[in-house]
Amino acid sequence: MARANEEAAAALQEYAELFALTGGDAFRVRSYQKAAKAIAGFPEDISTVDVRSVPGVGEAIALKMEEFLERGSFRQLDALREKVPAGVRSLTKVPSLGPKTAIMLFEEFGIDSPAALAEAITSGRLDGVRGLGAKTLANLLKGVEQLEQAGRRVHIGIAMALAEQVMSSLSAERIAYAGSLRRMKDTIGDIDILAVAPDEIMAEFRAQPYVAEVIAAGEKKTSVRTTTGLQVDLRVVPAASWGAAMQYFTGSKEHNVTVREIAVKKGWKLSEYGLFEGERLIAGAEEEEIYAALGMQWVPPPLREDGGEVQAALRGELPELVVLEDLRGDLHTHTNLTDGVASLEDMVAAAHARGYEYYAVTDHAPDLVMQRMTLDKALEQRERLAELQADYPGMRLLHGTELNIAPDGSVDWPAEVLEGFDVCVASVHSHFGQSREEMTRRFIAACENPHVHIIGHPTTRKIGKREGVDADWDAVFRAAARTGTALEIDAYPDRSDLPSDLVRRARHHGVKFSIDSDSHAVPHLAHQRYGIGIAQRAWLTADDVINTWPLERLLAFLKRA
Ligand code: DGT
Ligand code: CA
Ligand code: CA
Ligand code: ZN
Repeated sequence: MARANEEAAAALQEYAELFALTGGDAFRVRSYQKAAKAIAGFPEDISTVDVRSVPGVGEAIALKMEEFLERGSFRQLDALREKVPAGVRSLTKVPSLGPKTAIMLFEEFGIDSPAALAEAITSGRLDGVRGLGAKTLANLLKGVEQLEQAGRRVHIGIAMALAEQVMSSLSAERIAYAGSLRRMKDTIGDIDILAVAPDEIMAEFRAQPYVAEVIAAGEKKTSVRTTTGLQVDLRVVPAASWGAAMQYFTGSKEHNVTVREIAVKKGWKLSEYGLFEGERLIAGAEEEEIYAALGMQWVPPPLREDGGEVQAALRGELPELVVLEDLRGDLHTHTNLTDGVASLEDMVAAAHARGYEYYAVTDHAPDLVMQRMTLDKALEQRERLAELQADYPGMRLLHGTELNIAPDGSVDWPAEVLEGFDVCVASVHSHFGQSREEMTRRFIAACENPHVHIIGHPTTRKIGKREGVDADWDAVFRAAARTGTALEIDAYPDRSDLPSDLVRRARHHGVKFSIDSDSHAVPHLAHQRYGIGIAQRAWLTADDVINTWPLERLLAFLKRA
């Protein structure tokens, strides 16, 4: 994605936040946010085209963006930045802390940062303040902790983009990422890159524009802090040790400990340089050779968490994991009819370009009031989709919707309306704070609805922003298995929801899954790779994932055959 688009979108998003903070009109706030998303998701670099060609960008926003492209800010943004103290702005980054409270805390208590807020709460200085009960204060404290946590780890989408940028910026004989990123964890602490390369690569690395600070510069290893805040470690390794180094630095530590014990039992030694018998190198250049020499199958990195994979690999019983190429379609995507930024035509064309055999459009349903959906709009979309079908003989277009699961487990439309949809995804979008019992009942009721095919982004967490809801997941999984309701693996990287540990648990109950991009723009369709990462970490095979199935089998599952 173009850097200019991202920066311009971030500025407009900041403007929307400041505008909201100063009591600006909610619909204008939304139009700014929507335009910011459209710019971020626009396939062309907006500094090279007329920004007015981005959907949702009218004249007023276009002028702001043009000024931004010229000088890195715009007049209205400067004015609001001046008006709203930085302290208030930093406070609103705390999850669940609204603008009114932020202003009050700043003006009456001089609290000007999340750290100052945490101090004020723990010292009891805010006890008894109107509107801030004990439960609210506890929540705010948790919010500050989450914010700090978020500063330390990032979601995989951010880390993957940076790792790919780093790798393409350097010249090397071999170069790859290892660590938690190669294991496809949903959050990444730092990026570990290995290279077989001449010594000059270190100087080349330090000189890159994405480097903000060099933390350590050695001959074999250089660590930098990048402009995104994320640390990158680059290690140069000998070609003969490439496989051993990849094995060592991919981890996890726990997996490595268990593998090393097997080497020790054979009287050998495994290090980042190779597998050795005394001084003799048994294997080192390729990872596969090392695992083979130890008498085990090569273990796919997402499984390397010491969760039984070593024992299974020794027995030759590793599962045949689902891979990206297995996906025949996407069952949860949006268009600009609701909060997506691309047209129905563009989304369908992009899905076709990915080689999909089927594709569902699932715009939001009316209970998500801000999206202003109506039955008429949905039916009109269904007609347009049916017309488009003629242009895509090889790809079945499915008309779906993303329903809202109400606090009592009911959904937006009555049965006779739901029957008209090919795919119903049902998701929780409100009332996140229900008790465990209420939330569990809510999900079970949604599963029991015969028209609900898939529970969307089940925990509703947003990495670094919102924790998942509390529910008795085993009870929910049992209900999903019993009713034939699939659970979604939402591949959008800040969601990554269900997380892999819950997916693995759900699988034991016999649950099926749908790996969906939850796209709101054309480039998001490619997020499916992260969903595959989650599925692999959970040991899923293609048979566990309904959107790897041939069309006929999928339609039977959806009861549309
Ligand atoms: P992260 O960065 O927190 O997301 O997680 P990782 O797994 O990337 O951890 P990191 O960056 O500290 O180290 C990368 C890999 O290198 C790790 O998974 C295993 C290996 N490794 C690093 N230090 C040690 C160590 O002291 N002992 C062992 N056995 N392995 C290590
Ligand atoms: Ca790492
Ligand atoms: Ca590291
Ligand atoms: Zn949703």
